[in-house]
Amino acid sequence: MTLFASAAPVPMTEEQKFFFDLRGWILLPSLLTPAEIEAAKAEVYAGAKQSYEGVLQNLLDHPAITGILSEILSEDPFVGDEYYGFRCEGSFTTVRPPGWSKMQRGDQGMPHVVRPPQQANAMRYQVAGNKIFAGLTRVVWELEEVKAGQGGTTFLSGSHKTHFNYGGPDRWRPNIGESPWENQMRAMMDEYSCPPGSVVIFTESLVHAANDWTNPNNPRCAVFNCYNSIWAQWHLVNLSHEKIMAMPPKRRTLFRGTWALGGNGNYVYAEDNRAL
Ligand SMILES: O=C(O)CCC(=O)C(=O)O
Ligand SMILES: [Fe+2]
Repeated sequence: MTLFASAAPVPMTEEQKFFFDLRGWILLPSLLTPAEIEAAKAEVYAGAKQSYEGVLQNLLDHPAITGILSEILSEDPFVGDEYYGFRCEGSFTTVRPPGWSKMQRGDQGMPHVVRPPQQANAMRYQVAGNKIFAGLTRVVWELEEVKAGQGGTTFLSGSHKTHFNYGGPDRWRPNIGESPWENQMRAMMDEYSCPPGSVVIFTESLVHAANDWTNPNNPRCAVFNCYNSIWAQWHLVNLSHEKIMAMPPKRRTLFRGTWALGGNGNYVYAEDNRAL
């Protein structure tokens, strides 16, 4: 059985660019076949904590997302057939049975961002020269059905471009806690419904939150993968050379070092060219 397409990257469409820029997130429904969903779910339910191994590693560079990630995290001269123009710098899985409470999370479901708005930094969302650069970008694979209002990730659409801070006491705080408008912001957060095998892509500059899983019919079973520019890094990756070498060569380049100039350029993964 062949699991997961390894076709050429699917280019980001004008429609996807428009809505990603407008809202800060897009939903790509039903990317995986039923067999692919079952295989991926089986590994997560068996305890896989990340998507670096097994069939789950095919999610890292599924062709339905690599075209989009090249568009929003790279530039044409840095995108090639043998290497990716962006990096993967984090992965975790989550299983949330019916009744799972967001209070189990360290942030207790507080709507948050990578950095607060309107402050220049390497992780921020920007558009210049008719081109999106999405800083830190999250790709969420939903392996079970998600019903709006029953526990998917929620988003304050447009907040990735806001020019003013959230009104709280600390302009550096990367969440909306203690804002006088906290309840209003929570009330207007957007939800999605999707079948299993769908993907949500969002910029971490967008206010977003984890929620109680109240869907009685199935758990949430999701894989959260995080991507960045080959010139910038937010997370420690903590992935061993051995695990990376078990991947196909092009996939390994997702884990190469974070730099651009020198030698013959930064195109090839090696043990001494590994993001730490
Ligand atoms: O668990 C969730 O629904 C939200 C996860 C989250 O905050 C993130 O991916 O950055
Ligand atoms: Fe988050």
